[in-house]
This record gives sequence, C-alpha cells and structure tokens, in this order.
Amino acid sequence: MAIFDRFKGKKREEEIELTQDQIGDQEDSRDKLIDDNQDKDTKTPPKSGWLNRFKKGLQKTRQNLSGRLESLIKNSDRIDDDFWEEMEEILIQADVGVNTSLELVEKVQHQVKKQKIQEPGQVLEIIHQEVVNLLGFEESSALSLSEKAPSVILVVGVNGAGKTTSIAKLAYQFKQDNKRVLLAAGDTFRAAAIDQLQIWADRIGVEIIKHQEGADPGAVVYDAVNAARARRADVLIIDTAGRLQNKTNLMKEIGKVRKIIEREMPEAPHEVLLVLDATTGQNAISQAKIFAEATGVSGIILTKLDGTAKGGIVLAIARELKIPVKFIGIGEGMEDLRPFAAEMFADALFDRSLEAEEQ
Ligand SMILES: Nc1nc2c(ncn2[C@@H]2O[C@H](COP(=O)(O)OP(=O)(O)O)[C@@H](O)[C@H]2O)c(=O)[nH]1
Ligand SMILES: [Mg+2]
Repeated sequence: MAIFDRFKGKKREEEIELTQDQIGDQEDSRDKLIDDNQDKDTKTPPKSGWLNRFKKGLQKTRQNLSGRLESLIKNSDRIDDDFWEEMEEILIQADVGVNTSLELVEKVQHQVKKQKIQEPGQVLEIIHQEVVNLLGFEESSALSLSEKAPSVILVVGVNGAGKTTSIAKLAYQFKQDNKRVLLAAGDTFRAAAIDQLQIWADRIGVEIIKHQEGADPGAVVYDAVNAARARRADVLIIDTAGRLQNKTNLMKEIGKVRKIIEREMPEAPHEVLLVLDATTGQNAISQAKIFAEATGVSGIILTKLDGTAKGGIVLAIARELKIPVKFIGIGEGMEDLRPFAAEMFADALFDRSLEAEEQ
C-alpha cells in the first residue's frame, strides 16, 4: 500500500503524454492471436528446465549489455574518461535509461576509486554488484494476497503489452498451487478479447465471468467480485482494456473499475499489476507513470524479455519508478512467467559462462 500512497501523493515531475500510438499502436489481429495461441501451452518444457529458459530468455540482453561491456574492458588498457563514456553509452543503448546509466557509472567510479582498481578487467564485477544493489531495493517481489479469500488482482496496461497472456500464466500458477481461480473479462472493447480469455480459461480449467462485447466493464467487475465471494474463489484476476478511443477515456474507465472493486470489497484490490512490454523500452516508463496516477500500481509484470536486447529497462524501472517488478515474462508458454529475483536476474545478466553453454 505504501507504493500507492507514494504515487497518489506524488506531484507530476514532468508532463507525460500517452499518445494514441502508445495506446493503439500495438493493435493486433486478435483472431490471429487466438489461433497462434492454440497450442502454446503444449510446448511448455518440463519444470526442471526453467532456470535454463530463464537464462536463455535473457540471452539477447546479456549479449547486448554484458557482452559489450566485456568487449570494452578487453579493448581498454586503462580506465580513463573514454572508458567511462563508452560504458555509459552501452548502458543507455541497452535501455537502462539516461539517468540510471549516469548514476550507475558514478557508483562504479566511486567503487573503483575506493578500491584503488586500475585494471579494466576488474570493473565488470563491480558493475555486477552495483546492478544487484540497484535492483534489490526494499520492496519485495512477492504478491501481497489476503489471508481471507478472495484476493483480487487487477491487471492493467496498454494494448498488446501481454495482459491477457500474463493473466493466463498467473492463473495457471495459482491452479498448480491448488488455488481456486476466477477470471473476469473486463476488456469488453472487442469480442475477440473476451474470447481470448475464455480460451485460456478453458485450457487451464478455471472459471470466467464475462459479458457481451461493448458491455460496461464496471458491470463485469461487479459481477466478478460477487461471484468470487459466492463461489469461494481464492483469487480473482481481472483483465482490463488497454485500448479505447483515447487516453482520457481509458484512464477514466480503469479508475472506475478500481472504484467499483473498492466499493464491493473495501480491502481490494490486493494487487494492481501493470503489464509492461520490455520491447517498448523507455516508453514503458512513461506508461507506468500514467497508470500509477490513474489506478495506483503495486507491481509490474515485465513481458517479452525473451524477445529483446533491451532488458536493461529493468534497471530503469527499479530506479525511476520504485515500483517492484514482480514477474517477468520470458516466452509465450504457460510456464513462461517467473517471479522476479534481483540477484538471479543480475547473475543471469552477467554470467558470461552462459554464453559458452549456449553455443
Ligand atoms: N515472447 C513473448 N511474447 C509474449 C509474452 N507475453 C505476451 N506475449 C505475446 O504478446 C502478444 C499480446 O499479448 P496479449 O496478452 O494479448 O496482450 P494484451 O493486449 O495486453 O492482453 C501475444 O501474442 C502474446 O503471446 C512474453 O513474455 N514473451
Ligand atoms: Mg488482452
């Protein structure tokens, strides 16, 4: 809750624009999407392989970030201004963000000075450590669910970010945990969005509350909260629209959905998870600021890390937003959602021995 309060009370530091592009650019053919998803879950690997999948998912970022840092180090015979400048550039290009990159370089410089390091070869370990420090801020990545069922999770984000897929992955995990899950099809903007959630619900074997296309999402949520109670669900996960005619309408609608949840169940929502697409880079940061203001955000699901070399965005999120990344998406399969762990993430990012294994 502290996170909400922080954002609610926070004055806008800058004018943020969520353009129509950001809301609608990722418009896709939902029908195709549903087809594409037909057999995704049958391709999921056995559980033992997940650590490898995690590392493999971060391969592109690792090559882009630590791969390039290592080349820099190899090709430098001393630590000078050029060295630091180039390091900064590599970080910025991996979407660590300008401010975060500057800060990171400063911290590394400080350590290098303090430890009287002169060999460029020793700098990588320092960067690794500073990345762990940066990511490991006080917020925990665990979901804060209620002892008293049902827990309500509201999922928000722009169109195409991966909301519906992430909801399916979460539902699957809860189901594996023997939890009773109910889904709510709060994205009533297009019929295909409702169908997509229904298909996932059937596949995972969980119940869903849905209305017709164009229905008031508030009414869906009202029904869903009450059904969750009546059916004694442990967790209710609510999908929402990421695309409307314009930004103001979208934010109004999501704000309204949140209010209805609160009215029906004052202690809910227990989590508001913002889904961000890692491939959108710095754009994700401005989206987060807008959603944080409209609905409050208690955690982030960062999707599509497998498809991008710009996973450095995790660092920018940690430093600039101070909203914990709770899960990361590393593929389209049912098991491709992982709880975020700072240390493991940093290790996967910097462990160059992994490259050899991947060859
Ligand atoms: N590679 C990859 N694709 C993902 C991931 N998460 C979602 N997707 C894909 O992104 C597309 C949009 O996802 P969807 O859940 O429909 O987005 P929504 O509009 O926010 O509900 C789909 O094709 C998903 O399979 C991920 O972690 N990795
Ligand atoms: Mg969706």
